[in-house]
Amino acid sequence: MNISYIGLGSNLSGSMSDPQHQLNRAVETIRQHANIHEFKLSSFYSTSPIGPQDQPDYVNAVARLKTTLQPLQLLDYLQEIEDQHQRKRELRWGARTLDLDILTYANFEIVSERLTIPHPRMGERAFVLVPLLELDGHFFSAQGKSAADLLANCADQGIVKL
Ligand code: A4P
Ligand code: MG
Repeated sequence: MNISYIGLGSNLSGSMSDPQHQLNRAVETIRQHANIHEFKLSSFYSTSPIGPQDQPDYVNAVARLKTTLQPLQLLDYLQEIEDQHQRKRELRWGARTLDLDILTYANFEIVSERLTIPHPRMGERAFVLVPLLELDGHFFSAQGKSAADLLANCADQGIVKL
């Protein structure tokens, strides 16, 4: 069984619901997998967009889970859920109904066409670090840096707990 942290984000309403509901529905689906256990979810946060600014604020959260799925199997499952939420992949860093990123998987370091773990930008993003610290106040990155120190080095990114 391996511990994985997942980043969740949404800043568009889909055909059925608003960003907060999209995340809630995604969480319900993730938890249903027979090989995903001990699922823990952070609070939801309203966050200003990083990247293109002409898009709505995001709702972000982080989840911690234990799984026997291998990293690519976990990615397949998360992408299946994104597709169920009519996720369109148009503009990099553009608005989206649902984004599910694997932040870490055990202490694996993977660089492949489909998957980079740890997520290369997680250490500079308050919308990841704030909810991550809520789940594990002593989280350390693969490079041995504490999430608290990384967050202290982030510019103010407009994060508000919902
Ligand atoms: N991929 C590679 N590594 C991973 C991983 N660790 N987890 C590949 C998930 N997928 C991974 O992803 C493109 C491809 O990345 C996938 O096909 C997968 O094989 P995508 O979700 O279609 O594209 P993306 O999310 O637009 O790209 P990217 O570069 O992952 O974006 P980021 O860095 O995640 O940024 N601002 C706020 N406030 N909140 C946000 O959540 N998110 C982004 C997206 C930008 N600004 C934001 C937020
Ligand atoms: Mg993504």
